[in-house]
Amino acid sequence: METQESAVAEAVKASGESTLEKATAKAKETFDQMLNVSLNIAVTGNTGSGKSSFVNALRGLNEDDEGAAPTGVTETTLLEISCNFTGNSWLIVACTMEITMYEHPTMPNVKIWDLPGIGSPNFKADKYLKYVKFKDYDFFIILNSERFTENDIMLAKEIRKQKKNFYFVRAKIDNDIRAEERKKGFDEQKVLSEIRKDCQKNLKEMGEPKVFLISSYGLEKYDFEILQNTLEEELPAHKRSALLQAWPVCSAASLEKKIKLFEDKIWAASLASGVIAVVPLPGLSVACDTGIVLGFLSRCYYSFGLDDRSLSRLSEKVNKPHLKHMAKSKFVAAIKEKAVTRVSVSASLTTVAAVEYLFSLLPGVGSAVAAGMSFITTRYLLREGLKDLAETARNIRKEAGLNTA
Ligand SMILES: Nc1nc2c(ncn2[C@@H]2O[C@H](COP(=O)(O)OP(=O)(O)OP(=O)(O)O)[C@@H](O)[C@H]2O)c(=O)[nH]1
Ligand SMILES: [Mg+2]
Repeated sequence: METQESAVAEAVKASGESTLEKATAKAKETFDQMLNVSLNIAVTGNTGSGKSSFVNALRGLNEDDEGAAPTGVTETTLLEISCNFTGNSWLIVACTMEITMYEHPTMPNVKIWDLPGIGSPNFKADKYLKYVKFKDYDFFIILNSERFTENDIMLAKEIRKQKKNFYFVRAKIDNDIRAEERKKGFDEQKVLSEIRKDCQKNLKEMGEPKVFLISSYGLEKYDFEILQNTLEEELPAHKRSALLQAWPVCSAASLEKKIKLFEDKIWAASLASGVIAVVPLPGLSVACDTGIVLGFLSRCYYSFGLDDRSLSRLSEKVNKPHLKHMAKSKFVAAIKEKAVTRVSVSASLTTVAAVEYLFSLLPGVGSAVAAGMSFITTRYLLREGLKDLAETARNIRKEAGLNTA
């Protein structure tokens, strides 16, 4: 039978460190980073290209949800009026700009910035980037619902000059498909390939970069998943974890990646929760940082899309109302009740009670306070909790008729 010592030794090995002390420090750092590392995504493009709708889709919100970015006709504020003397007349350039920051609804460390496009070609790309504080963003999404313009190219060149990454996204593909569907001999792949070629031709001077075709109303279709994979490949490892947690579940593979991400972090959460005392300490609040246990499982819950809002959105989309009530496993029910929306690492009295409750769900463990917490039981709780949430998420996708792994 596995002993406390051998379980701890396994976690130390997973940390890649040589001592328990170093492994615990690394675990705390890894866990803190997993929950709190910042990720700033800038979305820019012409007026009406679909930026706000894309921002909402990334945040898993419908346009009429509370806190969603307003879409359709919106007002903008006046940034500056500059006057240039051009030959024999004054040219007045008015630039309207509103930068809006939207936090991810359950991950405040992930922020999506809705930026207006350059607008007038007289507003230079370098000035634009300075104004929007380009250094604050991890990467830029340059969105267009038609052909990419000179402004888009100018901006991309300047972003490249500033050594930041950008991605060209051609939005509202569902509109194009719908328009073509009516024609005789319609072939979806052919239409997509033509749009892609047309965009790339348009961007020839950028070296024909990848163009991602998406619909904000159907993230599981077209290139949204390819965009996710590309971003993951190009982001540094710690930022990748934030992206993966926040990115909406758009396929069976994307759900499996999320599950794996959390599985790979169990060693860190178990060590960081501070329950490595060989002789279990009496009293949960002393022996365990309950915020870590609850924080970990809450993150899984939201990241897998098991919260009410995500399920309601999914059930509306596939027109299966019963999906809303499918997240009923014992862990989902417990976390739904106890989860903190804005996951923080700090422990509180209420989370002590919550974790105590979660422990009572484990067969053979019973009350954590009565049994005394140990590294093994904490790791067991995290593993069982994750397994339960993952299985529920898989079943819901299956029931929704979406592809399975
Ligand atoms: N069919 C379809 N319509 C979309 C999509 N994305 C946006 N729209 C529609 O396009 C219109 C403009 O979308 P917004 O998201 O407001 O565009 P925006 O770029 O934020 O516009 P401004 O803030 O005015 O610059 C709205 O009526 C949206 O409903 C999409 O993927 N598919
Ligand atoms: Mg907008």
